[in-house]
Amino acid sequence: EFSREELIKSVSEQMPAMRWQHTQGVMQTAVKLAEKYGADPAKAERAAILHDVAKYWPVKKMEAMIRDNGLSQDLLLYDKALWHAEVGAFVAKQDYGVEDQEILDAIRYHTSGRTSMTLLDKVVCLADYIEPGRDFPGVNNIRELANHSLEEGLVAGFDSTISLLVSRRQIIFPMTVLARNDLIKQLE
Ligand code: DGI
Ligand code: FE
Ligand code: FE
Ligand code: FE
Repeated sequence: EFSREELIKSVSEQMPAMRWQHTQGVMQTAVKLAEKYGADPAKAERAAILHDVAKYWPVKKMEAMIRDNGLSQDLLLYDKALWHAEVGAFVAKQDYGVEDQEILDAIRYHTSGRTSMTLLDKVVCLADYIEPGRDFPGVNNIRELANHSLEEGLVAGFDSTISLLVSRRQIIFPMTVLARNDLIKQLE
């Protein structure tokens, strides 16, 4: 298994400077959220370092990896923007020796979300929405909600993504809708 420093070196070399800056923001934010909400900060940071490792892979390479390694075939029917999360979790295990299922799941579900998200899933997914470099309509509201509740923050995050997809008449991955519904139920 890679040390923290080895992971940082290898992952940072695989992406443009802007994306590495985003990743560093997710690392810091994930550690803070983990400390606040009682998740393991070291695991949160490891998942954050790796969460976008496959973001710049060629689409064909991601497609082949999902097809040939028994990953979620369903994803191939939806937006390519979802694929790097599934591929990233596979790469984390195969190439970086990550065995911890909680970390692998947090990477895998960081984009789509899922029902019954674990504490670590929530921390990494929300950190990805609100890291300091993010700038999209509503991000400050999500940051504010994140100070009080992981679930409230995530519902607002998924709502913003779903609204964006609807406004563009894009297909929505059903698991994102299920994730959002499940979080609302958790808040009732
Ligand atoms: O990789 P990042 O840019 O840091 O962020 P991300 O992993 O959350 O990627 C999200 C992109 O995926 C975002 O721009 C919206 C797009 N997307 C397309 N279809 C869906 C989707 N995101 C979700 N959650 N659900 C979808 O159905
Ligand atoms: Fe991502
Ligand atoms: Fe990201
Ligand atoms: Fe407040």
